[in-house]
Amino acid sequence: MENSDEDVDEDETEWKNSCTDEEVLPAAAAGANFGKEAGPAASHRVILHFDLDCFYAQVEMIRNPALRNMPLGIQQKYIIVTCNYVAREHGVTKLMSVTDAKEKCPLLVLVKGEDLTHYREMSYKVTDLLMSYCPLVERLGIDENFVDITEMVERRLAQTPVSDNYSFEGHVYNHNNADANPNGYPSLAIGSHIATELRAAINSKLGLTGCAGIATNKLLAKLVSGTFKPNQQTTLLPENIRDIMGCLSGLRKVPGVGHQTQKRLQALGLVSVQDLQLFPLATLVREFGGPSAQRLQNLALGIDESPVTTTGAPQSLSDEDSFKKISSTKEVLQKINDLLSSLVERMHKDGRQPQTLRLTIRKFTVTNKWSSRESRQCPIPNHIGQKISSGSSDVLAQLVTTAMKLFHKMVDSKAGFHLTLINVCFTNLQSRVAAAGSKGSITSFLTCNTSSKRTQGSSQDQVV
Ligand code: DCP
Ligand code: MG
Ligand code: MG
Repeated sequence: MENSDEDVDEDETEWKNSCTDEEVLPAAAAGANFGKEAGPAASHRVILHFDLDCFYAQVEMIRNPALRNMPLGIQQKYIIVTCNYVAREHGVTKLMSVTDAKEKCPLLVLVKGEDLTHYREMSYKVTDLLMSYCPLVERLGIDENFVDITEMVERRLAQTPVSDNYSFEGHVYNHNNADANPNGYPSLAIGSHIATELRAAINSKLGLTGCAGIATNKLLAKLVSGTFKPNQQTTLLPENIRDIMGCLSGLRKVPGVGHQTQKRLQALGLVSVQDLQLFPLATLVREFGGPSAQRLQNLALGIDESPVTTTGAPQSLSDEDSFKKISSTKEVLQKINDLLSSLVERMHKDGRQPQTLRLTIRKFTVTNKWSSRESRQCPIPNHIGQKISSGSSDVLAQLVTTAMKLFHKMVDSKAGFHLTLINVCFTNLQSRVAAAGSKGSITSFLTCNTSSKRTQGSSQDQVV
């Protein structure tokens, strides 16, 4: 909900978790690379997708085990961003208002979930743990990871004596486990065992449960992983790809098809996944251009040869807050100060040096309640950057002053304004050694020599 750290491609907003750092972003911003760049032997891959159960609630239950058997909701402002499965049994759902949730479940225990520190920390522990088993791990959102285990599976297959005794662990989509013939799909069968092992490791080492999907590509692994929840896993066999795609209730449910794309497809008369599967490619090419048209049609068919891209260190760190209304400069100053002070601390822990400061706002307008975001950014001179990464306390005031200058470039405060979101972001993160060699200009920092970019309904703010 708030404190969104994730720059996400417009097409990925559905996947956007409120709290992910931008290391998630290179993947997500590229539509998690869905449908892009075929790798060799892409169709023979075994891809796992993990999604943790009621993630924030689990972290809170680990921090306070007394909460485990109680219905628990995690509250950000007046919304329950998630709730544990005890609460779900009482009819509480994700993103329900606190009022409705309390009505459904008067005994609901609420824990504030606005400080994301513990969630982030746990999120990285999960990714690190998965990487210790298999290096090809890509983060997606705060509680999800893809793992390409193709090589691991091949090694196991090579070590297994020729056999027709494979089995599936967990569920097999649209099959009773016993009916599915694992001998036709030894790689997926072995993949299902590896998924079980990794889920067990996450559980024994970190105390977390989650779901996994096992399939031949990222799109399908993501789609199948939530079939049985919580704490279960499902394998998708190639013979059932058509079924799973056909079950999606609309184009927006296809990972990689976001709001804007859906609108453009709708303008062409396309509503269902099947509509897109059957639509003449030539017409689609006219609207989207060749590669995108093909990619979209492929996604509708469950074809996705995009590689699992190892998620490196984040390209930027940001923090944001959304609210009903901020309309005075004093409130803006306070909010920017709060956001920057926690961001500076995180930057210090990260150890790298930011080269750019960016401020993003969302203005409320009557005609378009969720108007587009607007950003301004300016370079951070070397000595200020050094102070940030070394944790020097006197740097905050300078940053706040600069951020306020960025704010005044976007808002004429005398004319009156109404903001619904503020985001502060450090980008162009460099190791201190690299940063020492670069020339940040003090003049442009102080004068706020800025650049800007508007994004429509999305938090994607690339450095321009
Ligand atoms: N989140 C959020 N705001 C949203 C969506 C998600 O703050 N609009 C946070 C809270 C979730 C976490 O991200 O705990 C992960 O999102 P999921 O959609 O995976 O939801 P959960 O993990 O909570 O539940 P599930 O068991 O259904 O996966
Ligand atoms: Mg989850
Ligand atoms: Mg998730």
